[in-house]
Amino acid sequence: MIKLIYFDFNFWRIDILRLSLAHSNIPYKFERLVRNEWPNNKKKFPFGQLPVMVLNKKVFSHTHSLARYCAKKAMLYDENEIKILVIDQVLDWANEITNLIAPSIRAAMREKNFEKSKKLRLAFIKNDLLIWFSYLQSLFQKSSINGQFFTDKFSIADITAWRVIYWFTSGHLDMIDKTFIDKLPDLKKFYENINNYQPLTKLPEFKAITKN
Ligand SMILES: N[C@@H](CCC(=O)N[C@@H](CS)C(=O)NCC(=O)O)C(=O)O
Repeated sequence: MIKLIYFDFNFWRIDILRLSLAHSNIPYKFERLVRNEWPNNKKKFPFGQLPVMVLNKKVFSHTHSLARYCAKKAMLYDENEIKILVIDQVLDWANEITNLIAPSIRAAMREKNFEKSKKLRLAFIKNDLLIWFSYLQSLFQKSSINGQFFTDKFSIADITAWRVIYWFTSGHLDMIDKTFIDKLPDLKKFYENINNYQPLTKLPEFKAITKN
């Protein structure tokens, strides 16, 4: 059986794997590691990072690789190579925007340097926030014919885009005014559609992510 390991908080990197497997009723085990105990555990993992997936006692890393594996199992990837390129770009976009906001998160969480974090967050908002979400909207506009899903068929691209938009509009990120999404009406509409897409919203995993 597939086993997933992540920290004791929800984050898109693990949530997209869980949502994909759950969507297609693929059983998996899930283990959470307490964040405070991470320094003692980090060296046990092949790239010193989470999430990882364990299959037959072998440990695999990196969100995009794991996402592709889980999505294929869940029939939420694609056979068409152009559609695969669209899905992969959404996964890479999620990594990129995460890497752009990460320094401001790290400054607060690890370094406890809140002044530095504030400066970095303001720079991210000024230079990256809207631009990177507008890149995602453009990809959606170019790729989606039905205006509902990135590849016109529900896939891990939709789960990933939804999960990252949820993160940025949930009000949990300091100084990010969640109404920024109003400036991107097609992306907002996509997000609202997925927020009401019953095969996803009925899942306990979805409910747990969105409960606060
Ligand atoms: N390249 C990795 C990045 C994963 C990553 O940055 N994980 C973070 C948590 S979201 C982590 O493990 N941080 C702890 C550390 O780096 O020590 C991936 O694609 O999954």
